[in-house]
Amino acid sequence: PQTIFLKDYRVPAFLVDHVDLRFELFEDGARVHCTLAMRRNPDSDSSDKSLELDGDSLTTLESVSLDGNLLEGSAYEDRDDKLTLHEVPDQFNLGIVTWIEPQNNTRLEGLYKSSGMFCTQCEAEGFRCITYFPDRPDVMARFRTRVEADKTRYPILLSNGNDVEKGDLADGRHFVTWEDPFPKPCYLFALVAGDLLEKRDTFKTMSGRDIDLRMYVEPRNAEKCDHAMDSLKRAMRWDEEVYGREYDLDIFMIVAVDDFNMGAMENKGLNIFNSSCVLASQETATDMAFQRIESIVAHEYFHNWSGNRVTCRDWFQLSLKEGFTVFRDSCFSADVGSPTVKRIEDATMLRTAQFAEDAGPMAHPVRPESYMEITNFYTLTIYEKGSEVVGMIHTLLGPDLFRKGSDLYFERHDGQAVTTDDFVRAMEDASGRDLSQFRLWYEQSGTPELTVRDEFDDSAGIYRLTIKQSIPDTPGQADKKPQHIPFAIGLLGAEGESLPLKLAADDADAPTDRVLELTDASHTFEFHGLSERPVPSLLRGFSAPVRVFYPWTREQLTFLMSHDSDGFNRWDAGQRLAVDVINSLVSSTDGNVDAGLVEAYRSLLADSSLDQALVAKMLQLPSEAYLIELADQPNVPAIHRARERVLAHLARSLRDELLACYHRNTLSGHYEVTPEAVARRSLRNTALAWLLHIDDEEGRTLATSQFNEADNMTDRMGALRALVNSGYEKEQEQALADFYQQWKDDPQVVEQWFAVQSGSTRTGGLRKVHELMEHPAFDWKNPNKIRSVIGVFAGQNLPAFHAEDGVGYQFLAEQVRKLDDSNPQIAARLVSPLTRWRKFAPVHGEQMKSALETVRDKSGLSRDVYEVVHKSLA
Ligand code: BAL
Ligand code: ZN
Repeated sequence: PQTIFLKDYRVPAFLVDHVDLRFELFEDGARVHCTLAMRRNPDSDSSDKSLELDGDSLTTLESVSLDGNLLEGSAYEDRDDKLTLHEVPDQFNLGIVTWIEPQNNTRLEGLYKSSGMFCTQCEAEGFRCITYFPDRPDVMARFRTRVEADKTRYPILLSNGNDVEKGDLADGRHFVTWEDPFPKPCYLFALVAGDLLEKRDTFKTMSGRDIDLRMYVEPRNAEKCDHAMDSLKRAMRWDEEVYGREYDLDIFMIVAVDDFNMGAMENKGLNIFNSSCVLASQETATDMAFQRIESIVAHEYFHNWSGNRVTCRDWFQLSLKEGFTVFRDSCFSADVGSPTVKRIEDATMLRTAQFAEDAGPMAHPVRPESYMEITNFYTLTIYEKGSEVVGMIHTLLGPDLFRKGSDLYFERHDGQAVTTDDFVRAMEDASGRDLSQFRLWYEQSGTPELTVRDEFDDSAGIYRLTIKQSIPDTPGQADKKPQHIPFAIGLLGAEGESLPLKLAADDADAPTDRVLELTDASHTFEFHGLSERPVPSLLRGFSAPVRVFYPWTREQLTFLMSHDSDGFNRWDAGQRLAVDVINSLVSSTDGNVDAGLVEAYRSLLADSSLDQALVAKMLQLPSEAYLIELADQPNVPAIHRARERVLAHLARSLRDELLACYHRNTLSGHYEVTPEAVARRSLRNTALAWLLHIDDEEGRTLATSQFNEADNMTDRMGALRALVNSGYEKEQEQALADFYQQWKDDPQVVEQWFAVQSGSTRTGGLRKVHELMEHPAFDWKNPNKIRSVIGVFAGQNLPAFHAEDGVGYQFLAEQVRKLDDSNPQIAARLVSPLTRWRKFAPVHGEQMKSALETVRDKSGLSRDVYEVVHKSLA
């Protein structure tokens, strides 16, 4: 496959002003009539008379016409992925008719069928699977779309914009025509046809316009729409209040689809969602799912401005819309929930998974320089690190100047396809700040490492903090330059009080929080007026996506855990302490679990005056994935055993406190997803999980009755998970059977049932995974099922995946080979755990490498998997 480089970007030679589409949908295929009003781009210096359009997997090209005249075959060349017209005028109408087979489209890119309905996914390059087109985001056009289909099977016909015409046709067919007044790139095109139930609501915008909100779902999901609809209205209001952005069309539609590669898609006016990211009821979705749905609904809605009105010039700029939009949805979730908890969740994801990506063979900058297959670049780096980069601009500018910057960005670039550099320039122009060094965050890959050392000058009362930064080499990048890093800190006195941070002796109004700006390889800061050596609180609020190394003692960490005024750092101190304790047991099987850790957890459990949402997070031990990420040449089974020992010791030592916590947090009254209620359910379920971890009899009774009596999925799943991870086989089998029996007709719940088994380190070995794949509910065509069984096994059941004999690796390789034929996008994602083979101890690493080679040697490997595997083995 060919590599595409940012440096080769050229403006398009031709532009499309208008696209007229007519879809004739049938059971054995679809005919697509496409008419493009095209003209030569005045900004292009190309004088080439020929025109090249992209295509992919189009079954038949039926005809090509120019200005209404059918062209002879000699006037164009039709290859697999390109249609070339040898000579075109400067302005013309191009007519193309193609025949495609959505019913056989298992890649789920372009137009395909899911549970009997037609739907589309065009980002990044799916539109070319529908018709020949200049499929690149900087070609923006107005679309008019007529959809024709059988009226009984497909009573609902949708596309982008407003419906302008509808009517009946011969043979029981009908049509609806949609017109989208806003120019858009073709990746935002969408079409849906199906027998769907419509849920309606309205929203009054800040200027007083009434927007029609519509959700379309399969009739069996009628009761699962309220949460998404409420989330949408909250997001619409929030974007008006925080960014001054108002919705622009008259209708906003959301459709739920079961077979979907991504989580959701922000098509203009017609968002399409993976069912698991939009449908929820208290009986079927956990608190976590409720929160995830709220943030994804908001994310897709926010794209209407950050993505649709202002889009990307080319796919190297993907983070322009994704990083900014993730930042926007994170702030939204923080505002409607608990800001500290949201920050903890974001940082956990980043430190566990994005840092791993940044240290692996697929490491790439937030603005990559090259790719083979763009769908491989919908990554944590583009999304989550991209969001952190925008967040750092927010920190450096402050909220008011940041808002001025975003206003300028939207005003300056409305209707345009632009670059990350345009975004940064708007921020600079609005604030007067120079962000030239800051731009390195977009250009350099790898996670910066900060080494912090301190000394206290007793006689002068000066505390010196020296911070050195370096960035590890990554594929294609060595000898990196220092980056501009906002480093938020505080200092604590002996009683836990926040000390003023005086950068000069006469600094009278020194604050107790400061953002230090690091720009050089090394900086020393002096803090004056201190009577004793303080305890530093570093990188408060995780102010930059970096690793911090400082020689914390366990005493300092315990102290920060109970005194730091920064909630994030309190949590972080607890994590660092737990990591230290677990790691000390990885190599020594007879060491004791530090009594300090037990006491720290005891006080957390006992103190109900603390923010319970934070306590719920603090009680979660660092995950195995995070411990592995922190280790060099990790021995996964040993890490697993050490973590299990600590958990068992904590559970035994704190049994009474856990039972008290369980009972104290039993809620009465109706189910609500408020931060307080979520925290209480989380605490209660953590207590239950810990008790079952040591096979506590009272815990067993509580778990079975909670499982049977729960009125919501969080508690039912909490009890099921605890049982599945316990030694109580009889209860566990009974609960799993009952659960399936009750929910077998609900795919979103069955996915959870698969995942809880596949992810269990007690029961979910490879044999169990094979068994689940034989289950009638498992479906190779459904990405969610693949993720919930195979993805969860390889990504979460780490001791089983990294089993000594390497069978876990070979298993994954086989599944990737198989899936590559039907859905390369998902196959390329699934292979990812194998790509880090160099990190693992020699034997495991070699086994992983050999599994990757098995994938590499498959004939007819897709471009998607080829890129990941070859880069990993390079
Ligand atoms: N644009 C792809 C899905 C999303 O990030 O919203
Ligand atoms: Zn997005």
